[in-house]
Amino acid sequence: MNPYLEALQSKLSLKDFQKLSAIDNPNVHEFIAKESDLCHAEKIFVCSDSAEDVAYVRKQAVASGEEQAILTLPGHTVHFDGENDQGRDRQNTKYLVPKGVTLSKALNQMDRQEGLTEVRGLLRDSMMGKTMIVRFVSLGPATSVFTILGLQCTDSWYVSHSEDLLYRPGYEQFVKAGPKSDFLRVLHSAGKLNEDMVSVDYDKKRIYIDHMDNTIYSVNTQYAGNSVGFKKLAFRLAIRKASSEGWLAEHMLLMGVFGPNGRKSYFAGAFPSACGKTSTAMLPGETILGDDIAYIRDIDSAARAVNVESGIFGIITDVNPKDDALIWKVLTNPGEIIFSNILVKDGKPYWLGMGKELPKEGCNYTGTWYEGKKDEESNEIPAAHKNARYAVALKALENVDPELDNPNGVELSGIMYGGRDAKAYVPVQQSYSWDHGIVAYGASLETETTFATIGKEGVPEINMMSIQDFISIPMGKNVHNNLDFGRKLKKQPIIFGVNYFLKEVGDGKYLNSPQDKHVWIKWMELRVHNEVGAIKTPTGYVPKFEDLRKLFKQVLNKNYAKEDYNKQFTIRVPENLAKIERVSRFYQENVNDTPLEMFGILYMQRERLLQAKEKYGEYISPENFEKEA
Ligand code: SPV
Ligand code: MN
Repeated sequence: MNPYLEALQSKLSLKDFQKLSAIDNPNVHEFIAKESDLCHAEKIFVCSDSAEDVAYVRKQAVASGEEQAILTLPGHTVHFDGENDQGRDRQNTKYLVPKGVTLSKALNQMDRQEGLTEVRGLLRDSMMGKTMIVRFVSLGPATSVFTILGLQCTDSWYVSHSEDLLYRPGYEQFVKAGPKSDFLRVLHSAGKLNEDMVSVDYDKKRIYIDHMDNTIYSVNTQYAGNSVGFKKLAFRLAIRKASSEGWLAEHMLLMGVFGPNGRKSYFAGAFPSACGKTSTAMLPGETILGDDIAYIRDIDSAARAVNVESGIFGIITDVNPKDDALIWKVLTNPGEIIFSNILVKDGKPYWLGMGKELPKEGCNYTGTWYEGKKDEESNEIPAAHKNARYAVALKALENVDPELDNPNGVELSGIMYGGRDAKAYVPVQQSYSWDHGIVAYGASLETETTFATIGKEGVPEINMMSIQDFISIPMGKNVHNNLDFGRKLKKQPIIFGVNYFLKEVGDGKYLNSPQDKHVWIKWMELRVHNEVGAIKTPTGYVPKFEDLRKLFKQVLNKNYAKEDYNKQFTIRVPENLAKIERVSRFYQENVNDTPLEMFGILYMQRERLLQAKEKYGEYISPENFEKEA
């Protein structure tokens, strides 16, 4: 017996001891032994993913009080995070870098030794009197070229329960993998809890990423984006691994889109948080593979992708029967769902934008809530938090794609990038080439900040390929990796830029309704098969009115007006020039390894815009470009 297993014996039941002994990897035992010792866990529970163990986790989530079984529909529970723990915490999420190493200036980093001392100090004795739960997961389908194994130790039954809904089981794979297998490690403690089982030491919240040891530390937080290690924390380690191995780890949805005669084409789509990623992935009539994280590899010279996860931790705000029919059905029927930070009244869940009136009182993340309740700064507390969410397994959705667990993934026909851009980019456009798409739509992706992270809303900022919050390698290297990846492919996916948030010039009104995205997707599907034409503009190829008119009728049964088309697809020269200026300046000032091609491609885009301006003025209807062709 190795010394770590021996040290663990006293904290484990015989059954759990046997579960750990079956894993022939001393590194697994070492991590659990050292961290349970640091955290001073009273007991250790090892989850083997058996039906019995999984049911036990679910039961404990409620018995511990971290989740409440106060909702009427069977399988529904609710979890509340603290008032100061309602989103990912950018400020307190840091990379630990050894002396002499720096990531791009824009990334939050600190000295590794200092960080380790601090965070391990905060974790010391954090599990006194508590049980440490040990979880094994498989990121990506089991035993495939994509698979990354993960091990998390946590003292939160809620976190552990969430992992059952969101990830593929990994215990059996650890057993089979043998002593040399590599895996990533997460240590999490919710820290001190109050009587409502909510983390109280939010000023000591820390989320540190130690890529030298493939380890993530998270303490004094419960919000799943900070605590479910396999979500955005493991993602940061995966980006590094991908970079060194020549594949891509992306913040992307994966979906199947139907074309004529039942043809199905697969798309990936990168959107920052709260920019329509999940609702795109769930469009009715299409299929979903994933809504958040994808691994993409070059297999036989095609880009093939898998969903890293097997469930959805989705924003519930604005989910209503009209815009999100599929998930609405799931959320209003029996089945295993964890709601978080919603309003509960008489056993029913409520959230903002659900399309009906909310009760005037109930129970939410601030405890008993009533209309007009104020927080410490005298701001009115909403009925439910804007970042309220649901966790559910993908298999609960009726349109889950049959290829979800294909070990070879699905072949991508298209990739889209979309941010929250009120001013510049048209609703949908196709890039001239892989390089142009990566630079002009991916690396130049800008978005206005939202409620999904703590801090001010509505500030426009760069969100490179929608992974700004997660990027763990120098930013220029990431642009380079993306360019390189596509250049080597014989079958390149086509890159599109989308923008669901374009507003009327000088007026605050959105130019599109949320359903319109379905038309854009159908247009992209036709474009990847070369079945519709397009108009060449200075920023990319845009749809022709006639094609959209047909699609609006087919997909939404709407009459699409030429006037709307002209507004939506007008090329706005000043806004686009300003965007190029901001993007170039950001990379010049913050990123010292930007590939030179990037500036070249942006320069050319600027030139095209200036030339068009000379000919047609500042706001150019697509018709002008159509006539040129
Ligand atoms: C996001 O914010 O991008 C999410 C949810 O998908 S979180 O788990 O918070 O990252
Ligand atoms: Mn996300």
